[in-house]
Amino acid sequence: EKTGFIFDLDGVIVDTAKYHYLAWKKLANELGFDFTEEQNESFKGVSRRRCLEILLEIGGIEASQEQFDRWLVEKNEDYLAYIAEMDESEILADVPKVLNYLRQLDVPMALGSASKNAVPILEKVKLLPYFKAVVDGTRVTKAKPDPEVFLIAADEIGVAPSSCVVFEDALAGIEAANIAGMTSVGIGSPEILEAADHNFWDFTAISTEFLDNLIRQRNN
Ligand code: G16
Ligand code: MG
Repeated sequence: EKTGFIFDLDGVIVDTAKYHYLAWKKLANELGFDFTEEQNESFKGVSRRRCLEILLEIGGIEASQEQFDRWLVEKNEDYLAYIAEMDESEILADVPKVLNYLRQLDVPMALGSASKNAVPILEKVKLLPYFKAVVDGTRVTKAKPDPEVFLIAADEIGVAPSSCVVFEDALAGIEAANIAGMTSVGIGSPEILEAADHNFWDFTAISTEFLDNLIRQRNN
């Protein structure tokens, strides 16, 4: 059985988590309250709609359906303004090294993201051709920690879930990978991501030996 690799987008391949944060913070400030980076942790890997629900809970704000939808659009427009300026320089350190290494080994790769903006972002940073499948927020009905996004990705690259490795920066994403029976690799704080099978602060700490071992282990 061959091994497949599934990558989250925001916070793993590109540092768009900071743009999501800035856009949510701006909305919170407009509504008269603050929104901290610590609070933003629970927004990682979570759908836009769910993020706004949590934000309004934090601010103690009730909204009509129309107002809620207007704020969703406003946040996304602010976010898209940041995205419009993106280029390859915003790919996180050593991500191309890992993607190129795996591609050269002919390992199938998929993207598994909650974002509805995943394809335009991958196009902007010129990484779209690396992925055999892109499963994003336009295609899933159940949000992480539900494993749906990763299970569809595994299916589309033709690899059994138990032979897939997932790279994730969000606790909800690590949980989704674990529920799917995949090997989970946390990217970021080991305290936040303690449920992960492996943990690295970023891709600069990931060696080709580590990747080789994952491929070998999953092949047994
Ligand atoms: C990302 C982010 C989340 C964001 C979600 C939806 O997920 O981590 O913070 O709320 O996508 O993004 P959008 O508003 O672009 O549809 P992931 O799974 O790529 O980390
Ligand atoms: Mg993420």
